[in-house]
Amino acid sequence: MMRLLIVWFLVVVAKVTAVNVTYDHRALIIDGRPRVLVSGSIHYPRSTPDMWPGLIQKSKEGGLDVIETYIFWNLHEPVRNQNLKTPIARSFKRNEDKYDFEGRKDLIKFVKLVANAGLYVHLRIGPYISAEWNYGGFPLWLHFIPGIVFRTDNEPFKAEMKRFVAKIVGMMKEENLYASQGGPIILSQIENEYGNIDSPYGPAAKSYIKWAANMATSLDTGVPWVMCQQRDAPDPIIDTCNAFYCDGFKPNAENKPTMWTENWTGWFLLFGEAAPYRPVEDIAFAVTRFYQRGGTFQNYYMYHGGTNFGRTTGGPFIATSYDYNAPLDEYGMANNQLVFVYLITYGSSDPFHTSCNKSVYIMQGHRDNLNGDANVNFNGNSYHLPAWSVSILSDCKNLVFNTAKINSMATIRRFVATSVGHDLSDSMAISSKWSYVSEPVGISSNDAFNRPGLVEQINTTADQSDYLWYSISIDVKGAEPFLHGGFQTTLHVKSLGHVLHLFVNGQLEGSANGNMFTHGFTKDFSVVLKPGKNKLDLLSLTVGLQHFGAFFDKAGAGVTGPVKLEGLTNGSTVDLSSQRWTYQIGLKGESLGLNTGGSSLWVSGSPKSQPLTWYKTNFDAPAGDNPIAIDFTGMGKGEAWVNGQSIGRYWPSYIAPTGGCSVCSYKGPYNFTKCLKNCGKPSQNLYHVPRSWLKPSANVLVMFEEIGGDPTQISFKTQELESLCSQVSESHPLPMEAWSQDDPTRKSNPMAKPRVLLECPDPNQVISSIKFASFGTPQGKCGSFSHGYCKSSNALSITQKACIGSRTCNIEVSSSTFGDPCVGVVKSLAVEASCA
Ligand SMILES: *[C@@H]1O[C@H](CO)[C@@H](O)[C@H](O)[C@H]1NC(C)=O
Ligand SMILES: *[C@@H]1O[C@H](CO)[C@@H](O)[C@H](O)[C@H]1NC(C)=O
Ligand SMILES: *[C@@H]1O[C@H](CO)[C@@H](O)[C@H](O)[C@H]1NC(C)=O
Ligand SMILES: *[C@@H]1O[C@H](CO)[C@@H](O)[C@H](O)[C@H]1NC(C)=O
Ligand SMILES: *[C@@H]1O[C@H](CO)[C@@H](O)[C@H](O)[C@H]1NC(C)=O
Ligand SMILES: CC(=O)N[C@H]1CO[C@H](CO)[C@@H](O)[C@@H]1O
Repeated sequence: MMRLLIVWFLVVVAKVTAVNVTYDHRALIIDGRPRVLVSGSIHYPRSTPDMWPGLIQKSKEGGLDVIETYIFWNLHEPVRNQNLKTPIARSFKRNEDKYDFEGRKDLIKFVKLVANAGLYVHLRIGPYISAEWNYGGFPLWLHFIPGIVFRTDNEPFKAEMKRFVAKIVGMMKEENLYASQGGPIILSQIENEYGNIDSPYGPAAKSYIKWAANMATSLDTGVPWVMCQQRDAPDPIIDTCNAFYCDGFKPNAENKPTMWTENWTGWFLLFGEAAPYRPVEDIAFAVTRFYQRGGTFQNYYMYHGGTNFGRTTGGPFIATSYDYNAPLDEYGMANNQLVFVYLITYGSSDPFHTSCNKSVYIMQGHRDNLNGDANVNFNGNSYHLPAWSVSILSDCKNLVFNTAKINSMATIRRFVATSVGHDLSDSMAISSKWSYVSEPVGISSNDAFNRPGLVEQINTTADQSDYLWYSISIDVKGAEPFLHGGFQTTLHVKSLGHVLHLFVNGQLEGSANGNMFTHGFTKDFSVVLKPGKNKLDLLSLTVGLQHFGAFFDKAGAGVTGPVKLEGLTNGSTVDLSSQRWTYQIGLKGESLGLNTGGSSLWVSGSPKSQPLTWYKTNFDAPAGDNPIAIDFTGMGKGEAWVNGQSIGRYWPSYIAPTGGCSVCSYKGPYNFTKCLKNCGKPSQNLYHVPRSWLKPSANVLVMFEEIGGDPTQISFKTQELESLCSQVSESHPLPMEAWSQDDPTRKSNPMAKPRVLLECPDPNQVISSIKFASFGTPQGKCGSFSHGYCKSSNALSITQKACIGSRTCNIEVSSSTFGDPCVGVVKSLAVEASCA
């Protein structure tokens, strides 16, 4: 009886919690209610499972309703049971279909954690995902299926795409994860931004999209499907917008809601480039206008960007950090963009009516005249309205917020050097005890093979390694005068990319690389040859396979030629392109598994500036809980592993151009070259080491260095909170707490007096000092506040008294607290504090 009751109870619970998700022209409708939803992207493999609960919780606190993720096909199905053969060298010896959903790939766990936090999920299956991810998410074996053409009306491709999409949908159904089953998934996406690149595919593009839509809907998930950037998305698929601004966007049918599935809180970092960021005021402006004009779903891409561990970056040349200037930084810590989501949630409480008999009224500043700040009279009051901004009034009277004057709590976090290990008291170096193995130059493997002519790299390596050796010997007649200076012989090399290191007779002669937009390069290396036999070894490498564009899979890589010796004294040019070359896929160290630290080949010492060297050391985990990074300053280029797990490619020697970092105004249309930082500096010198990969001691760090570096210079850094700031104007009645339609406990009283709220993020810390406090007309931003022409004399002492020694403090921003230093002027309180 008891057992029966329990079973009955479970069945009823499952039925009761099933949720009906549909849509109309205004919004997604969840159980009969149209919903305004704020979404944010978190990609599960770009962090570690122990970080997921914190990321999800912080997203919820930031006001998100939905978490969006792509599905990463090439992580989940790295191998396939087919006797596939690359045209050049390898055949894939695979025994069984093998899916991988372990660890960082544990999609089900991720979706369940989001559900536990009470948030919804948007599952962007693709399976083409772009995402700055290797090969756009496609497994490399797909490339070797006879007759396949990606992303078009091609039977072999459609069969594989359908199989994988059905696999994912089936897994979700089995776990009851669709809303229709009582789970968190309210939306799924099929394909991805295909409309941006479909014209080269001709009429087949249209039939492919029809097929994809039918295939998806036939899987019967019970929740709507979307296609982004797809004007011809067939019914019932909703077409959605991805861009920096979507306020002009309308879907392709009257009965579909206006949804913004991606626009960009920042932009991704490239090796060799400065770091892009997007001013918060501009994001707030874009998002508010979108809701104002009828948008009801928008997704911050990214809410947490994270890290491209291993060799997962696309591009080529996407950096290992995928911070994306997102509200949660690469390490999962909140930065200063977080708070404005609250405000947006408030502002969008009733997006369907902005007339004055409703609670919200929206005013917009000049878009065209960027110097045209305005004073607007409305409903008997006057409002200052800066250009490129939007103001929201509650009750047609009270200014709730203006996107250009975001009242927010901001933090400054900084990486500080930390010493590890007891034997290093006077040094910040990771270790004084290194060992190394020299990687042989050129061919060292029994699997090496000969071919006439130059081979394409991806067809050859099948991306099993970044590295491919091209080796050849040439005979030089002894009498050549070019041996003795004065005469410059050059090796002319044309490569499809991405990076090349040239070795002549075992010595590194030079390197060359392309960039994300022109992957390939042509380079004339000066070479010095000797009489008799000379060995030329070209180490060609990929830095992430291309992830976007029509026919991106056909771009190719490697030294496809021509390769010529020029400037010989007898006046001739020797074209080596069609001669017989010897090839080796990957490094000897890779085949020996040196990345795990194993093998008996390690020799004590740490030779500096020696190319092609494996380095190893042991270290203790830095103390505390703060996020950890390795500062690779001093190294050249390579890949690093901690306890056998790849933390990614490192390349601190690649310096961003010096220009382009001038002051950037939030006013005017944003694009990814407008606002840059770190010009003239390494694009990336800090690399995330997840805490969960470390033991307290005896951790193993291995690096493979390609061009030469000094491992004794690298150091651990931990991320510390340097400052906590808040600035609130007395004219802003909205306190910091979130307001949400669904959770009345989060609702604040809009008429409450404005207050500055400070809280140390670490519950074990208290506010230890007030670095700055000013009530009046303070200027600047967190880290660089200064007093304005008007200031009260007691702001610092009042703030110190209210805050020091407590984790949280909360001060009313008004003349009744501080006195009135300038009657008739709207004043604000700015505070910068530190925690300890
Ligand atoms: C789901 O909602 C739609 C529209 O709100 C309604 O027409 C439909 O009958 C509902 N379906 C179920 C199974 O409740
Ligand atoms: C006020 O609200 C009602 C019902 O919500 C609506 O019909 C009317 O058009 C609104 N008035 C104005 C001026 O927008
Ligand atoms: C010129 O010299 C190179 C290098 O010694 C040799 O390979 C080539 O055959 C010579 N060409 C002629 C035309 O003699
Ligand atoms: C790879 O090999 C196939 C088959 O020979 C060929 O069609 C394709 O063009 C090659 N890819 C590249 C990028 O060269
Ligand atoms: C990006 O913005 C900058 C600054 O407004 C402008 O000079 C540049 O032309 C823009 N680039 C593109 C591609 O629109
Ligand atoms: C990749 C992409 O779709 N970028 C778009 C982002 O939005 C801007 C402005 O609308 C477009 O110009 C870009 O093409």
